[in-house]
Amino acid sequence: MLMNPNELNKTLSKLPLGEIKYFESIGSTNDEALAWAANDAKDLSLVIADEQTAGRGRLDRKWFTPPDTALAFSLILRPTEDERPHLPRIVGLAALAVTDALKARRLTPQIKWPNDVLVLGHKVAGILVESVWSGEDIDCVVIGVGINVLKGSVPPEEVLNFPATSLEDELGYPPDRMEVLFEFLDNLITLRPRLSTDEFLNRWAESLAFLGEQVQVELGDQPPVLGQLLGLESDGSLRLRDGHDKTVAVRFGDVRLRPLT
Ligand code: BT5
Repeated sequence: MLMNPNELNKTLSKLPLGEIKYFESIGSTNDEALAWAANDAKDLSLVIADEQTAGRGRLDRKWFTPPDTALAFSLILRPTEDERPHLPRIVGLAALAVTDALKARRLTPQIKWPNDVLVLGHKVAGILVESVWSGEDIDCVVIGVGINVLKGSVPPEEVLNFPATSLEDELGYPPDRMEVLFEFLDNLITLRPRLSTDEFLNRWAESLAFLGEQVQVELGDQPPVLGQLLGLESDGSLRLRDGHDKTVAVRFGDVRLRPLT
């Protein structure tokens, strides 16, 4: 069933959001949100679409959002002065808001650093954080989130670089998209004031997939880093112990994490 914009507004009116823009079909909610953020969007404004025809992952990767089955939205944050030093943690904020919504449904989600949410080793959600700059400073952050809610949202295996699933597949019943969206936003708004704390960082680190295991981090055209996954640095970089027993930090970038088999 298509999303109902009246129901959407009614459900979300309980949250302290900015404005909401709903599209039955759009290229990418992140593109729309970036343009809006560069203009006059208020903090916590939301762009949401029933379908995306040009959804984006990192680099040139595609994110599939067929109609009627998925959640695809972009939330605009105007960071406060206190939040500015911690902007690399925003991807963790979004990932924890997803995992908390899934845990409330008794699933056991994990975060595949930096931006995927897995259930039993299958990707159920992806996050794409992008920024609008004003000179040297970040003016706005756009948090793009795609969640496979119903079975029909899972793309065919041949277009995937990692196994995927949906909430319906994992739960055994079709959850309500509006409820999952509400829970995500509510969780994010609740967690946001703790962004700078060690408690936040620890929660994020404890939610990581492959913790303590040997992993391979692919770094695009540089040689991959192999090591034991230890946790996170304060800026959200991944901390590994390499083959020479040295601790190394891997920053964000074109990073793909895989278990070593
Ligand atoms: C991501 O990129 O996982 C970030 C995805 C962010 C999507 C949201 S939807 C709302 C907003 N608007 C946008 O245009 N984007 C954001 P990455 O880690 O690069 O993963 C991309 C890879 O995931 C692709 O190359 C596929 O292999 C796989 N993939 C694509 N669609 C998928 C889906 N629906 N479920 C699971 N995996 C998928």
